Amino acid sequence: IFSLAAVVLWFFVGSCMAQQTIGVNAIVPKPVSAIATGKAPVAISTQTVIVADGAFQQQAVYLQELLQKQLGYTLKVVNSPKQAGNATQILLQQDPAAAPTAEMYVLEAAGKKLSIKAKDVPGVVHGIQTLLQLLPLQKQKGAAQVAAVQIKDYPRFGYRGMHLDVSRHIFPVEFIKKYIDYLAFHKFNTFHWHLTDDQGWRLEVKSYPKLNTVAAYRNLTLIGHFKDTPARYDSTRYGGVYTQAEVKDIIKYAAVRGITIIPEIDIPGHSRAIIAAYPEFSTRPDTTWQVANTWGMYNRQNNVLAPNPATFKFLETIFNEVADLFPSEYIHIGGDETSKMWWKASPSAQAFMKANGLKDEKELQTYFIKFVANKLEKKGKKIIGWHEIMEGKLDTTAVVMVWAGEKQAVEAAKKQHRIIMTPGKPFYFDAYQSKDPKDSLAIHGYNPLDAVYNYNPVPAELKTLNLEKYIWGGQGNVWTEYMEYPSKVEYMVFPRMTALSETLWTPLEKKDYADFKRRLKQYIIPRYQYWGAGYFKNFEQWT
Ligand code: TNX
Repeated sequence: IFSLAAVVLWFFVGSCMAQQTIGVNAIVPKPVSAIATGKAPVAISTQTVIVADGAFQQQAVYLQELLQKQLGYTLKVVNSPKQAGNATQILLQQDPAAAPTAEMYVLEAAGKKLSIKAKDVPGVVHGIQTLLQLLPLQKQKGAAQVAAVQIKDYPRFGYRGMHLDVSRHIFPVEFIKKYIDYLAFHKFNTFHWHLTDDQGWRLEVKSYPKLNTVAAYRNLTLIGHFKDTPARYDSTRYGGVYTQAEVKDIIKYAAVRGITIIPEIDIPGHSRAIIAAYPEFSTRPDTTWQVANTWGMYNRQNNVLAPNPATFKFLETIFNEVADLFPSEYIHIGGDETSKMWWKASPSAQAFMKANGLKDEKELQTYFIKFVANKLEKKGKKIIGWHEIMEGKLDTTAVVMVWAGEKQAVEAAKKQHRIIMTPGKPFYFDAYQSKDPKDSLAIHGYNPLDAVYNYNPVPAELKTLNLEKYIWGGQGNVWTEYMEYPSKVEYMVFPRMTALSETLWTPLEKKDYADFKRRLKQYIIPRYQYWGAGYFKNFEQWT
């Protein structure tokens, strides 16, 4: 009788414990290898101690904050296992032998120990995100159980980015930090910060102060049309810059979370805001230009820098200042959609081309790109540019960000450039997620969740040509013409950004859209709600 009771009790307790733990089938993006070992779960309680190697001290504090929010209690952080005594431990260990590649992590949980081993900060941060997903999302009265697991995980692509355009609309520093938190949760490693465009310059600079006071503001005479947010056509002055102190703070914030920030200063086109502040950098310095307040390519109005000594001095000075501010190895120099007509119509631009042996406007564009690339190289930086930068001959260290499609990717690979895939279809998250005519205003047609999930960033032709190694990774772009507020950004990026995270992280053969949607609904949507983030709710109806 007793042994029967014991068996019954064992089953009962066992099944309760099984219900309490979440397990490896919850994780997004799906890991390379994740096994439930069936050993005793780890009980995380107020008594649990976070132990961190010197290298991961800041991540220990980051984890402490995350657990404080999620579980409701503050764990002690120490820097050696000895100080933990016989308490249950969460160990953050620098261990290149266990996790030899850049972003790999190994997470093992059983009994009184949960360890995350990594070689470097991004790896340990990824392990932390996985841990969050193994824990309940509610504040706990008692201990929270983590199932006994063994996870070994690393990304499919080395570059996994999200972009945000803060020119068309500017967002508060708190939202930029929130956005970085969203990126970290999804195991992205790069935030591409689109800081300048025709409609506003957003980076405080010391060397050319009119960028802060003139280029940063526009009159809201025509802002576009919002169906769900109040339209503002009232000539208010709109804009601002992120101060250098704010930028430094944001860079630090991102670094703790394993995120590199790559700033973009978009030249020689998309430069209308610069020209409004300094007309002498344009082909028509005699004109009073204004910061753009409509959208589009701007052929009608001058947004192209002129090749003159003042402009080149400006470019050198500004990019030096940017290089000093941002620690990233890469600086994005834009290069997209440069309208050639202004150079064609300008006698001085034509004279410059002739004097420098440039046979057409494409070569002039390349001259600009190379000029900046050379200055940045002196600062130890390399460039990324939109795919138009490869119209002329460039150094192969330049990384090409492809916004069109496979054709441009093949061209870039043949020219031996590393490539970041960000094709409008399906990686532009400013496009519609539904065909509902009442959906919030967007552009570029229909770009639903399953298209993002099922897109393979390695074009078939590159495989055939055996050039797939040139694909460095991919990125979601968030152009904000029609995103006036943070809530609209969240609505446009969720859940597509979650799908993208799996597209860029998970081995191709492990991807499964139906299973992704199961995890999304069961575990990630509650996470959006926990964050208080807006998201597109009708994705099932439209995929
Ligand atoms: C094109 S693609 C742009 C942006 C716009 C976007 C709208 C590219 C590099 N430039 O200036 O905001 O389309 O989707």
